[in-house]
Amino acid sequence: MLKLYVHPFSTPALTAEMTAHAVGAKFEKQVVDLQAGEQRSEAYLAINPKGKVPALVDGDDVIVESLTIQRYLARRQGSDLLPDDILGQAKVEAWMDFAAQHVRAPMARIQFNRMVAPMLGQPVDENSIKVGEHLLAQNLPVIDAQLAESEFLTGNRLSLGDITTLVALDPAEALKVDLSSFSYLTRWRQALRERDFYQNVHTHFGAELGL
Ligand SMILES: N[C@@H](CCC(=O)N[C@@H](CS)C(=O)NCC(=O)O)C(=O)O
Repeated sequence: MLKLYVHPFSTPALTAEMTAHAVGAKFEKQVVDLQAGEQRSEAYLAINPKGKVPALVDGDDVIVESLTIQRYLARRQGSDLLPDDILGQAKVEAWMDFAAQHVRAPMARIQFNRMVAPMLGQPVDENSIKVGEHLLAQNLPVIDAQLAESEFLTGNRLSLGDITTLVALDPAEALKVDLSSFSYLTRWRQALRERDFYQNVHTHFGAELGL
């Protein structure tokens, strides 16, 4: 059986985990205690020398990088969340890349400074939060505009791009990032968060750790 190494505060890991549910993969979930530094243990580095979650073990092979794991799982399970044709794939993958680079990365600035730094007793960089908020203000309208045109990011069917984007924004409430001005995005988020692939992981970001 597949084994997926995750942590509930990691949006890359949550992306892999929700994708695994969405494509109907059977897997065993293993939480890596990032707060205790387990990702740097000899045992975990033997699985993923990069020392990061997520990592997916399939038999003797290990697949890392959340977007790669998404594509691997969709292809392995024969899921239509990644289309067969190369143009369809490019359209889906463009949203995956956009979510990772232009939504997840600014969210990570805010998450580090509003959540992780206080937990670790490290200084909070208010300027980094401002940069994150500025980038989100630039990039979220693009998503909202697309969702005004179509039910999902690439049309009338859910795709991997929706999952990457949904999870990139998952910590919004916990981080006090206000998405309410993006009405199409808000409606799309509400609908997707009711789906089994989301509810099988958690009811909301941080629920696993009592947030
Ligand atoms: N590009 C990677 C990023 C993975 C990543 O940064 N994971 C973080 C948690 S969000 C991690 O494991 N950090 C532990 C560390 O760097 O010590 C992916 O998409 O999978």
